[in-house]
Amino acid sequence: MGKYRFIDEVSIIVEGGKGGDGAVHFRREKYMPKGGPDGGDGGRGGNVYFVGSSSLYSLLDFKYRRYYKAEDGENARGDLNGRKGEDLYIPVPIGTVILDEDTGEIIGEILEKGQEILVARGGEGGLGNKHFAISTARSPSKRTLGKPGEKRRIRLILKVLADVGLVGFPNVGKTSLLNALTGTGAKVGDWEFTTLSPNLGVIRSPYCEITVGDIPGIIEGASEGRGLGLEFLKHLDRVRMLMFVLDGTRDPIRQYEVLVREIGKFRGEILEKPRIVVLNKIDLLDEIPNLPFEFFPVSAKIGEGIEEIRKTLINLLCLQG
Ligand SMILES: Nc1nc2c(ncn2[C@@H]2O[C@H](COP(=O)(O)OP(=O)(O)O)[C@@H](O)[C@H]2O)c(=O)[nH]1
Ligand SMILES: [Mg+2]
Repeated sequence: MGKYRFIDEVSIIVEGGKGGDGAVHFRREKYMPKGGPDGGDGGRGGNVYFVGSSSLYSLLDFKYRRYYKAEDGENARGDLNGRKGEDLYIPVPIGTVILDEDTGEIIGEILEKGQEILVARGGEGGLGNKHFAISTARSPSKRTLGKPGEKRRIRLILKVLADVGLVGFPNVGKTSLLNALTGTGAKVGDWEFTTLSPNLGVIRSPYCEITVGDIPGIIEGASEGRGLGLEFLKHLDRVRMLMFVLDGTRDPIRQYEVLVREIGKFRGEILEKPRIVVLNKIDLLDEIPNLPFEFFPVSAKIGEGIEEIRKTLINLLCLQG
């Protein structure tokens, strides 16, 4: 499906820090060359957590780094306890499901910013010899070593919002097109900014099902946060391909350019996803214009050109894998 592969699943290894070792040490007192045992305890190893981040939208970073370990606890030194190892917080995008790769168990799902899920515990610190001062052994030199941290293979899955995301300015006919393609029955002409959640529909074919998301309209300046622009734009990170919807009656070349610019400014990576361009409202045009990019001329209103898009999507997403 083109050069871009959506990174929505990765496998990594996480490991808690090792506990520090306990120490052997004897109390030093002025008139007693060798006092009782007072060796300190090792610090416990750091834990590993995943934490929800609202500025990440893909699992791409994990493609380059596969191993994450929290800090080890410090060994005790003499009668001083070792310091605890720092916990490690690994940021992941909202919508990330965390599984244990070996058991298949779902450990949890990150649903909001700041949410933390513990995935690997640090090891316990070892005990110093002060814990082993029993009466039968007046000068015990027994202590224990720190335990290793928990090590787990983790699979992260970023739940995809939709296979195809409809992108365009308000009123170009995105919702109408969604209805024409999928028969969803979403409300046409709905005020764009009242809801942040896209309408979803499904194209069913004998080969597979394709989900289509009607993403609320982008406006110029969206990448700078105008008109809730960023909230809308980030949905695009969770679709496999884009469908630009242009209004044929309103300077489509400029619409196309602004869409590319706003998306590119938001996150250039999204533009590497495969996309098709739809010129809508051709029922209002005298003739189909010549545009400097490939496009599908359609009318969502009278249903013209819809079948061609459906076939193309099935071909791209179901048959070519
Ligand atoms: N003539 C015509 N009007 C359309 C077509 N598609 C949508 N519209 C109208 O354009 C307006 C906006 O449509 P809507 O689907 O809500 O656009 P959205 O804001 O991009 O979701 C509505 O009044 C629709 O009836 C089309 O192909 N031809
Ligand atoms: Mg709409």
